[in-house]
Amino acid sequence: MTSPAPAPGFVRAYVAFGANLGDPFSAFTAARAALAALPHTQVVAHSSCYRSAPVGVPGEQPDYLNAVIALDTALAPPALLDALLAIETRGGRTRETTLAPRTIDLDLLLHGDAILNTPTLTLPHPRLHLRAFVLRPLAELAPQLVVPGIGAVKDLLPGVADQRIEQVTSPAS
Ligand code: PH2
Ligand code: MG
Ligand code: MG
Repeated sequence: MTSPAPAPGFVRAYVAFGANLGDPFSAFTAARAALAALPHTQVVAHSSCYRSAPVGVPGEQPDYLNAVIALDTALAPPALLDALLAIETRGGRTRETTLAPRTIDLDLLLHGDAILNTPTLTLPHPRLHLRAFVLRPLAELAPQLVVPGIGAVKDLLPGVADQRIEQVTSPAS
């Protein structure tokens, strides 16, 4: 990614967007605006959008729209996680059953080089290196980025090459 390094006191965080219910494109636009409005946070880049086959869900589901958003933030991981959950709730996210189709999902992938294992948050996201719908958009923004303990994003792509995913918007649209 070409964005300059974060200012002192800020870290670069990456958030995965996913949706397969309602109007996912509008949800993505609204999510970017909501992230940009967070205190001590700037949106520095976002990937293009991808249509992807559902991974690891029970039964049939519509394809997902996926993308990744890069933030520079002074919020600590728990505060950023709370903010993501609040944006999901405002976006009509319900949680009756796990892995159900959703209007919006915002997952914190990385928060600088933080490594964290708490009951509510694991960083890096524990499955990010296994999912084309995360790696493809992330590689657009930061191919050289090293996922702590795992490796460079661009080197992880071949391992998910069998997952169906298609770019559906042009970069930065
Ligand atoms: N999210 C999931 C489960 N499976 N599959 C795709 N393609 N995209 C997602 O965003 C996604 C998924 C759980 O959050
Ligand atoms: Mg998710
Ligand atoms: Mg989630």
